[in-house]
Amino acid sequence: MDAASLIAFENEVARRFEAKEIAGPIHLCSDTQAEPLIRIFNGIAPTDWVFCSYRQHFHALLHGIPPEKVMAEIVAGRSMTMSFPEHRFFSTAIVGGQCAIATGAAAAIRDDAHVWCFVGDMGAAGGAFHDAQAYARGHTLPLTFIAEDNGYSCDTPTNFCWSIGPYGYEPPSLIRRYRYERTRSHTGIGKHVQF
Ligand SMILES: Cc1ncc(C[n+]2csc(CCOP(=O)(O)OP(=O)(O)O)c2C)c(N)n1
Ligand SMILES: [Mg+2]
Repeated sequence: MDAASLIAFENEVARRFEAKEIAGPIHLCSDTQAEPLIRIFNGIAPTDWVFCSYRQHFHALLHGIPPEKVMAEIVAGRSMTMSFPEHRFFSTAIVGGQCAIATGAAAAIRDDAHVWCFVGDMGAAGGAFHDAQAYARGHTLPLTFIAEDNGYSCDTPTNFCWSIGPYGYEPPSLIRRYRYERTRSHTGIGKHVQF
């Protein structure tokens, strides 16, 4: 799926949210995530395992899940936790919760599949991430963490939380990170109640 199609999908989710057709919270991907994620998913095989946060509509589409299946989950109110075991795709609403599960999956793999664990920049500053990356590194697991760094934890600058300078926090042993400027509100569509 190309960037324009990803962005159009997310615009349609926003439209349906505003029309009250979506029975739950949504966390939209920013337009600026499309190109970096396309590049990253070019290196991810359909048989690889993908673990995500709640901000994962682009990831699901790029892992080959049909758009109508992704939209159906969103409309049903399961945007934050949509999982498709048949596509080896899982997500969670618990910040950092995907890290230990991805690590367990990587430890259990017996074929040549790889595990990819996407985690927000605040998630990548937390204890769950640190435990998981230390274990994965120590056991040389087939697991790559990707920090999705928009500089914010909800609407608080992540570095402010840790009292450090812009992009000053460097999670240990991160294999990859991409940075992007947000073009969306943390949750919802930037109207009504926000946090
Ligand atoms: C364990 C846990 N603590 C707190 C929250 C509340 N919470 C939801 S999103 C969020 C910020 C996460 O920021 P980041 O990891 O950078 O991801 P982003 O939303 O920026 O993509 C927090 C603290 C949560 N969902 N889970
Ligand atoms: Mg963030």
